[in-house]
Amino acid sequence: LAAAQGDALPKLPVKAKYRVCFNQSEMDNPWRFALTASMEDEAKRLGWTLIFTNANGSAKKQVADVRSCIAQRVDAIFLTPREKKPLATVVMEAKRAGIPLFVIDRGVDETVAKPGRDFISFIGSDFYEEGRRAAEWLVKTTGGKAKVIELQGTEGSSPALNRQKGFADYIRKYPGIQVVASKSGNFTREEGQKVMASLIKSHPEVTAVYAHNDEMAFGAIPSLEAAGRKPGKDIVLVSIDGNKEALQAIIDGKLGASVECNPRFGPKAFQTLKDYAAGKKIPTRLVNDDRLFDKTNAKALLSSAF
Ligand code: GZL
Repeated sequence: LAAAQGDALPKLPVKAKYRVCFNQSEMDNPWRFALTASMEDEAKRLGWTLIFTNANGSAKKQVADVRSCIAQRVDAIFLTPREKKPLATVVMEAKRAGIPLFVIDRGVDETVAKPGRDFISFIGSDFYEEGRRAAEWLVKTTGGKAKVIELQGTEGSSPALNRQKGFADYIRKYPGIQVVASKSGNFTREEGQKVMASLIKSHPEVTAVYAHNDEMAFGAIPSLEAAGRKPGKDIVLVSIDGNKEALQAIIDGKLGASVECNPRFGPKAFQTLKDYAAGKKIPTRLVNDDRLFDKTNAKALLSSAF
């Protein structure tokens, strides 16, 4: 590991067409489908070969998937690490194998694998800022008074860790906002529904829901309604991603706001590879600009949502 940390980043020759790997974490929600479609569409447009692997929600399998890409001696690897820690070692293995690797979407444990030293760059959203913006919106909307149930994303994933921290740090200044329960719904609708069904029983006093993604918010809504609550009327919901269904739910009044987390990485990811091959200096972090969708802009932006 120490040896690998000392070496320079793997080089990448300028070529008309590349053979790259995209190691996806799972294919279990519209956000994942949109990311994969964006990578596949851009590869097709460029005439590159894209080897796609799906870890089906297992960090262990994702490690094996990256290793298989290293063994296939691809030109470069695009990895969205399902969880921060388990994927750090294999990022170092790619470097030792002389294969440039780009971390996209989710982050990796940077105390082990550093951008600019061990992998080329992190390309993705600022999850801490997303959490902070969700909190800022909730404070404004509730006048700084709410009892919140938080539905966390996948445990150990950088979006879940940073969305929780961004939200918690912001509400520290507002003692009237209290998180009464915080539990992982693993970014899925099904688990969001189950977790909300149990939390709403133990916390009937709740007046707001902060979901780390739209899918869990859509799981929570039927559980809240089954408990006699009226989402958008006697309980306010804020989530993250900004998918089509979320914008429609904002227009319908059931969802209060969703912070955008743009899944369309293809063009930026592949352009960054081309820039790197051309010898351009690549920033260690390329952060997406995310908007906040609420009732002031959801209608206008619905058609462009994923
Ligand atoms: C965020 C991404 C998250 C989405 C979820 O960049 O990793 O994973 O917010 C998805 O919808 O499952």
